[in-house]
Amino acid sequence: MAGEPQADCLFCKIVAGTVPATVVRETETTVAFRDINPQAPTHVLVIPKAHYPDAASLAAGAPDLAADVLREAGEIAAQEKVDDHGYRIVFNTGTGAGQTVFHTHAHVLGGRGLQWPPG
Ligand code: D5M
Repeated sequence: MAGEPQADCLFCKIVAGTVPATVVRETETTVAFRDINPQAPTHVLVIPKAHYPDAASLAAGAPDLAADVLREAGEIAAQEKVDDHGYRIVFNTGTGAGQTVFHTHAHVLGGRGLQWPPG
């Protein structure tokens, strides 16, 4: 069923606490933790605790939860003090766009100049 934990999902395991992560913020519905392979001085992933494979399925199936993830991305930017200079919220969607973990996650990137287009 949509939103239910998936046994083979890495980020569901982080939510459950069976895989370790450096958690920087948690709410009733979301978890934020540092990316294991940071691409910027600040690189935090914000995920919904419920399992939706990508941002589009999250927005379609649980729009309030999608809003929670976006709100938390902004809170992380403020907590990390990258909001003054500017930061980026990225949802890679699909393998062709570089998505490797199929549990929705917002990358919050900041702390350096960010190029456009991202490549
Ligand atoms: O992003 C998936 C991201 O997840 C990628 O930047 C690495 C990160 N990752 C993978 N495993 C972990 C663990 N265990 N902790 C923290 N971060 C992790 P994508 O957009 O799917 O390519």
